[in-house]
Amino acid sequence: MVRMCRRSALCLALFSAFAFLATAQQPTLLVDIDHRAQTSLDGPWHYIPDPYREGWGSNPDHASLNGYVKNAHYVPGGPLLQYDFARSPTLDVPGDWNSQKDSLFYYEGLLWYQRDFTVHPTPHTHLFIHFGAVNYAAHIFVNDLHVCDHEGGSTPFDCEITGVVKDGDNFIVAAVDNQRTVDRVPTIKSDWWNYGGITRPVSLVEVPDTYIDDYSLQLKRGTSNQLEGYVHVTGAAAGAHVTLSIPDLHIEKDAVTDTNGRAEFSFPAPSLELWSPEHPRLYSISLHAGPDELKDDIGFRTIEVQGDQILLNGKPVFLRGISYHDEAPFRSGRSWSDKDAETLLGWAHELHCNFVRMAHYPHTENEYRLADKLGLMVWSEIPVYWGIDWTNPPTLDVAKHQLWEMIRRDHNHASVIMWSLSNETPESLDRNAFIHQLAVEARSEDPTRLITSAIVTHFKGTTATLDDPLGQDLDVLGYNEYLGWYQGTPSAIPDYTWQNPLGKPVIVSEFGAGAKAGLHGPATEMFTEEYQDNVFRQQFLMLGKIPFLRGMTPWVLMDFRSPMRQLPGIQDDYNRKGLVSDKGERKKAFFTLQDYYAKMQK
Ligand code: GCB
Repeated sequence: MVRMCRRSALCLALFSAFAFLATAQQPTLLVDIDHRAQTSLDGPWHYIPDPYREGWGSNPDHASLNGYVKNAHYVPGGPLLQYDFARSPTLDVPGDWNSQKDSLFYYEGLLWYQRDFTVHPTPHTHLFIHFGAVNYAAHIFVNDLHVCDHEGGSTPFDCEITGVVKDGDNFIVAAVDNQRTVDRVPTIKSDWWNYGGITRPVSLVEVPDTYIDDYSLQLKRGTSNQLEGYVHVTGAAAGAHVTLSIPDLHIEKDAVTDTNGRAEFSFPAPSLELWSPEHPRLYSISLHAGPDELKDDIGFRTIEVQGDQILLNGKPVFLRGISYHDEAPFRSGRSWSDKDAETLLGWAHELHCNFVRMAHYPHTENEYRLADKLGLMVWSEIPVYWGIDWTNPPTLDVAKHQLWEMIRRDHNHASVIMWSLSNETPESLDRNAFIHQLAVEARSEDPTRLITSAIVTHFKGTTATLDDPLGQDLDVLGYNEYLGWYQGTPSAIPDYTWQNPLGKPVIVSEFGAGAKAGLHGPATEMFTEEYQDNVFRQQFLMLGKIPFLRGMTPWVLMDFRSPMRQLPGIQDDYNRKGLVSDKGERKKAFFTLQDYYAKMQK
């Protein structure tokens, strides 16, 4: 599939049809980007909102852009052009546009970004612009040339600009489009804010002419002291040498690339200390391939299922989790900084979690890095959410591509123990077929991790039978339920019982209730902290009786913005099911969950 194509006339000409094409070749996506030397392109970028899509000009296939791209530096007195980037206001990158400008709060559509940059390219190198994430579609131009496109709002991409840039001053234009459409992933309706823009950092990355674009190093399945993996070197001839060293283990290994540039490793590591929440041991590793070197800090652990148990490093584990959105504490908007990650995961740590569900799309990579360090296991998800366009091949393509990008970016994080393929998808044969293909893709990309999904729990009377056919494709069954909030009263929750015909491990991947921080009243009054707290207490009575329960990720760590939540004075555009408010106030249920998890640890 081609979801990001690089500069070429053919690529541009095929732009409007590219969703229907399939190729075996994935675009370059550099792993471990934060360990590479980068020149930041963060900071103020000029912007022009374009609700009528004027900048595309008259040609619908974008091939002759006569709008905001050509002559991005409009000079007054020159030909009539009714825009001027240099005199246009700026938005901070990284950052969504909605939370930066009141006028863009509800804006969805096309918006043009522009900035200048200076570069002095070195001979025999490749130069990329790395985008951490752009929501949702991005069309990138450098010095008036179309260099790449990307679809999918929460995964990274690298645009190659070797040969396009001049020594000295250059400029970049990014057309960013967050229009919700039926065929996109996510689709037109989701319970979170459709934050638009260049939401994660942007940088220039220069690599040698042969370079490591991907590597993997993990414990061999079924062992605790045998490491295996590969290094992929773009541009390397067969037989090129690759070395891998892990100084703390006194390991130095050599391998040679095959005709595809791939060098495989497999060797014993007898004194390896395994990564776990109690002992999140990371090892510094370094890889050398010709002129290229890459360093990383990674951990090693096994994760598997046995019957209805989840085994971490061969021992049963209970996942004391919390779900959360990638939304910035205190200031709202998309989270992207280290400080945001520290606050969010700091709260999870304070709750005595050993697990987090990063809902409902891949979060910033710094959260995965921090989870590695803190010893938090991670559920990582793609935004196949509610009613996707199941029978539309381009929709499947883009879902698969987001899955591929998520796995590619994060497959060396020991913290990630499961990939989630979907959330609360309505049961149908088309849905089953679509997610089955995602499961096949995930297993072939990463055979070492577990596959899960969050499924809607349907109760018949007071019994939940966990028999959604989707479960057949999964290793771990996630089930969401809102007893005491959308269904039934809190006091009835303990009467519900669960059956698990597939016999797989089960996580209750959502439960919760809304509460406005500081609103107090009787436990029967919705939106009070007491009501929410009572739902949690009653849930624990029920959950404690499910013999095959292997974890939970209550909904949700922090209040988050959602246009679906309009109750004045209470919601005001926020889903209030957070245990912490968007201003960082801890609600009663925060302490109840903290206490519950603390007791579980003993
Ligand atoms: C759900 C969804 C989640 C919503 C939540 C709610 O089932 O998975 O995205 O935000 O319910 O608050 O209703």
